[in-house]
Amino acid sequence: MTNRAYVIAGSEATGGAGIQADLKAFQELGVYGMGTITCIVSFDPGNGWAHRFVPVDPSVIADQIEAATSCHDLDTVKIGMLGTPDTIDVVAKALSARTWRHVVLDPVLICKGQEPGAALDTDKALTSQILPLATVITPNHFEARTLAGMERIDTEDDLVEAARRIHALGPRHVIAKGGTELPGPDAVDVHFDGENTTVLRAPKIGRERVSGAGCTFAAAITAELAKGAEVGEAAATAKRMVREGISRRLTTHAPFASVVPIAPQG
Ligand code: PXL
Repeated sequence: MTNRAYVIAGSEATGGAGIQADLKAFQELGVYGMGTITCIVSFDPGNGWAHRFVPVDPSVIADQIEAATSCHDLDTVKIGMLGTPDTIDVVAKALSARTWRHVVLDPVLICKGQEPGAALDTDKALTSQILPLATVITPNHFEARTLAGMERIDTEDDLVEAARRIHALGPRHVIAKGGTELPGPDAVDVHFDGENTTVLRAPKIGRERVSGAGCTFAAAITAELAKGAEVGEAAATAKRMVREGISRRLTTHAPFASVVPIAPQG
């Protein structure tokens, strides 16, 4: 396990999403992972599993990044939940201070069950400060609509249009995920690299969204890129991993199941 991958993301205490899911995905795919925690999310079982969110002090985030990047030669990083403009500021500065082969951005604006209003300030700061540094971005349906400035994404063509608009904001590769939101039997993702559009498809497994699926997808892409894969291959492996992880999902006492990150076989 000589390839190393780095993640800067939030902790999600139930283990389903966030940095916990990311590091499991790294391990499953055979890369050595290290992580920096940006915020701590603790669902509240006494209040409808609402999100209790605590940002980590920006100076502590900077310290963690300093420790990880001084200890290891890193060229591949995943960025997960940042959560506040101050966090975005410190992460953008740290990312800009060195050269990365790949910065994979999962542009987490809100988590399952959160109100879209919570996304507003984060969305502006992400777009201006982090998107220009990303080489790969993996927006879900809501994030794609928000970042592309589109009121609706109802069809595969709409998703392609969103990917093109987000590409214009900086990232070389946009992998926009239709998830369960688009009609039809398949979960459809669109990969646009500025020239070519590739559509990834796999049959949907039920209609429920599963916690940690998006985190696992971007983390698996990051791990594969750390191993030297091309973005298209990495995305295909990640999609197989998420599909397997959703089919093996854990039922929990919360109103959502959790993905189980397992490397795809064969
Ligand atoms: O699944 C998105 C996500 C990412 N990161 C953290 C989260 C969540 C959703 O709950 O808590 C830390």
